[in-house]
Amino acid sequence: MLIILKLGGSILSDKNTPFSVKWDNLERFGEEIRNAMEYYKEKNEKLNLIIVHGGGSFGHPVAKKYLRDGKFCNMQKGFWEIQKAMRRFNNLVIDTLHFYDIPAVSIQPSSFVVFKKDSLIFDLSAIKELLKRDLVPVVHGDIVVDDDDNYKILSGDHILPYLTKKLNVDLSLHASDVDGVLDENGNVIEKIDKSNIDDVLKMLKDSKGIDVTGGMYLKVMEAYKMGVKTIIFNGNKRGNIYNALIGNVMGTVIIGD
Ligand code: IP8
Repeated sequence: MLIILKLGGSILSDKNTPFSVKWDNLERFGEEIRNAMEYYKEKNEKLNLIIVHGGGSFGHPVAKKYLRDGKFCNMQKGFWEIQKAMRRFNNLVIDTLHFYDIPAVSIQPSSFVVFKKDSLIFDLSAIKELLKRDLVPVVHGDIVVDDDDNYKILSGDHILPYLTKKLNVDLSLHASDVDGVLDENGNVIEKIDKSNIDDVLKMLKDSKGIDVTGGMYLKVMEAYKMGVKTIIFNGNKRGNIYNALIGNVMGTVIIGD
C-alpha cells in the first residue's frame, strides 16, 4: 500500500506570522502518522508513505519579496533565500517526524526539479529507491528553475498529484485547514468529477486568498488535470490524519479525468 499525504502550509504554520510553526499540530501529526504506521504493522500490511508539505509562513513571505507583477526578480539572492527558508521549515518537520520514529528523508526540489512549459522534469529514481528501503521521503513546496530562464514556485499542490500519478499511489490525501472544498453556502462538496468540475472551478477562481500559488483553485485544478483521485480533508481536526491514513476520513473526493 502506497500512501501520499500532503500537510498544507496553513496547518503547519500561521501564514500571517513569518517563520511561525503550529507546534501543537506538528507534534500531533507526528504522533498520528506513527500510530497509523503501527496500525498497518499490526495488520501485517506493508505501508509505504510519502509526505509532502507546503511553504506556509516560511516559503510564502520570502517568495513574495521577490515577486513583481507575477515575475520573479533579483533571483541571484532570491533563489537561495527561498530555498533556505524552505530548508529551515523542512528541517523542523523532519526533526519532529524523527522524534516519533518515522524514518523521514528530505527531498528538496529546488536542487533538481525543472518546470518545462507546463510540465515537470522531476526524476523519481531516488524516491522509488527510498520507498523500497521503507524510508519516508518528505518532499516540500519550493522554488525551482524553468526552461524560460526564469523561476517558478513548485507548490505542494503540483507535487501531490504529480507523484500520485507517476508512482501509482493507492491513497492520495490532502490535509488542509477546511473540511474539504466548500460551496457558496459553506457546505462540503463531497465529490468533484467531470459532472461539476467547471462549476467548482468557476466558483473558486474569485477567492482572494494571499496564497501566491492560488489556494484551493490550484489544489482542485491540478488534481483534476492530472487525472488522479485525491481526498481533501481537514487536518486541523484531532484524529483526522490518523483516520485518513487508515482510509476513513470525510472530505471532498476529487476524481480527475
Ligand atoms: O504552500 C509553496 O508551496 P505550497 C512553496 O504548497 C513556496 O503552495 C516556496 C512558497
